[in-house]
Amino acid sequence: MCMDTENGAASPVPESQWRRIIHIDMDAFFAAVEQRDNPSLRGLPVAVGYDGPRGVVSTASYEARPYGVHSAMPISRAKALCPDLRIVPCRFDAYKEVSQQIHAIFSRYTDLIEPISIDEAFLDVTHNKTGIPLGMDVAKRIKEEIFAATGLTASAGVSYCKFLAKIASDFRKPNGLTVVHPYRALDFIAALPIEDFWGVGPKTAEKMHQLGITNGLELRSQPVEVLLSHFGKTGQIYYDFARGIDTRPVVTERVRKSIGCEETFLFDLYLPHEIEDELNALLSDLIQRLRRKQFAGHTLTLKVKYFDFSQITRSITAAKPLSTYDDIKPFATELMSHIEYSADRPIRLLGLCVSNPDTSAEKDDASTHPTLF
Ligand code: TTP
Ligand code: MG
Repeated sequence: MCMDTENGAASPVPESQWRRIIHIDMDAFFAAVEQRDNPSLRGLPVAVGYDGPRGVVSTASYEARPYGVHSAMPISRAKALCPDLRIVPCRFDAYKEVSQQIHAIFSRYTDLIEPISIDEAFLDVTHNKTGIPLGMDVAKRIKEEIFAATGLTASAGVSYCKFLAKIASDFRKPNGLTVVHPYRALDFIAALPIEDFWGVGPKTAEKMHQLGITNGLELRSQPVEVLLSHFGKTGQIYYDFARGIDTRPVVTERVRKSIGCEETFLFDLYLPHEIEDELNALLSDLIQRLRRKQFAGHTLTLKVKYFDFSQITRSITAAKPLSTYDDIKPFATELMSHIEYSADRPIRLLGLCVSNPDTSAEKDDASTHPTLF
């Protein structure tokens, strides 16, 4: 831990290494655009998504959230939870336009912009174009400019590292602005529920709870060996995050790490020839995408979602990078052969993804046989 202190509080990194990082995330993005463009939806619970038997919620307005409606939930379930829910179809062009507008605003402040998704980005404003010294003031200005240009609110988090900026942007949503100063970071992390840590999903959270870790302070008390033994390499990341250490830079060009596609079927499938046909169709789609993006990776992952929304993934890692039909077909078939299904347990969705473009790990392995895990 660094010795820079203020009123006895220590900063996790020396002052010379403090960066000013902003994480911006639009509030209830798709739903907010719909409410903006259709005033009769304002103030009402709104879900964006396809209103059909297979539809899923892309997002829900803040009025719908207290009912428990959230992203990725089947529309039918959302309607059951909130009978007055207004469901509107996606209009991607409208969302894309706003996304471009907010990026144009970001670039007035810095060129160090890392887009994370259509409504979310990291900005490094340590040396920004306006010369405004405080990250908080830059974030305020950006939020104001976004609202003036789009009529929509964004939430912002400001800190010296990405991990804390990201958590901070979520802290007072919607229309929030939260700053985590380096001297406050360790206290802030200590009080943070483990579920709020970046990269901790429901399964990891459950595992953490089993280890008696429910917040940042308890995470910090764990020796690195314990975290490594339970979470593999990610254990080191949790260990560092608990201490406020995250040196990852804001990177403008994201290196593509995977390409994949998936298909939800109109009817759940259990007949082998139907599943084979769908797998082939998915494979053709994947090959086209790989070709278009000139991408190859060592790992092929098959995702299977069953009728009851339970989901499994199976991966295979090959010594040779996978990019062509001939490369991938045998592995896709191999992965599928391990999947169980039946009329009682039909399949709702299949997905295929190629990842792991970094060759070094596999080269060290020098394995000519694919490993299934
Ligand atoms: P998010 O930023 O995760 O969610 P949000 O902007 O709707 O709400 P919040 O205020 O909590 O940030 O995602 C941005 C958009 O991406 C969201 O409006 C719709 C889309 N999306 C999906 O289509 N499916 C998903 O499962 C998620 C999480 C998001
Ligand atoms: Mg958002």
